[in-house]
Amino acid sequence: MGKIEATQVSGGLSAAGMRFGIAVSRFNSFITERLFAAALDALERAGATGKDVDVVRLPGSFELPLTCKKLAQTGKYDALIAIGCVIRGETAHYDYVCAETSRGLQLAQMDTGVPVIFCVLTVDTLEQAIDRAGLKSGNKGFEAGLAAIEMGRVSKKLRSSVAVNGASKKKARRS
Ligand code: INI
Repeated sequence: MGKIEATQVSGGLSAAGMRFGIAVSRFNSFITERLFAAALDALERAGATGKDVDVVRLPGSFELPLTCKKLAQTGKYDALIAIGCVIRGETAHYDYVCAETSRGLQLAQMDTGVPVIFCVLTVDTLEQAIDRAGLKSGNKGFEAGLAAIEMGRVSKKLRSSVAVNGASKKKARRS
């Protein structure tokens, strides 16, 4: 084992004082509303209140990236959650929706610096979706809620540690 004590940065799981935006796709709403309810439950249990959470509903997963980018650009939110469910059909439509949704959501968080949690189920069957929305495999919405809190906290810490390092570097250069 090395002797270096590395500086650790990690985010706690208290949502108190944080603001969240949630974008929910109406397509496959039987699933997405269950993911949404579980995400809200996670935020609420961690200390968030109604005034801390805004919800936007939109037609399908393909619309999630633009919605999240616009939400992020308001500067109001510590983290966002994108909720959707894409179920494979007989054509290549599924592949286009999955690829553009995931790529667009990654771009939204990279362009704005606001964490966007990917809570989009990409499954072959309705049964697989049900399993991930509260049955056999837990609820991915709850996991997304926790991830939003953690990433919101980590982002805040990284912002302030960059500011501190920046300030001390300037000071060092002057002296
Ligand atoms: N949108 C989904 O969120 N899930 C799907 O399974 C889906 N399928 O299969 O078509 C889907 N399509 C709609 C798409 O996201 C857009 O809303 C639509 O193409 C309009 O831009």
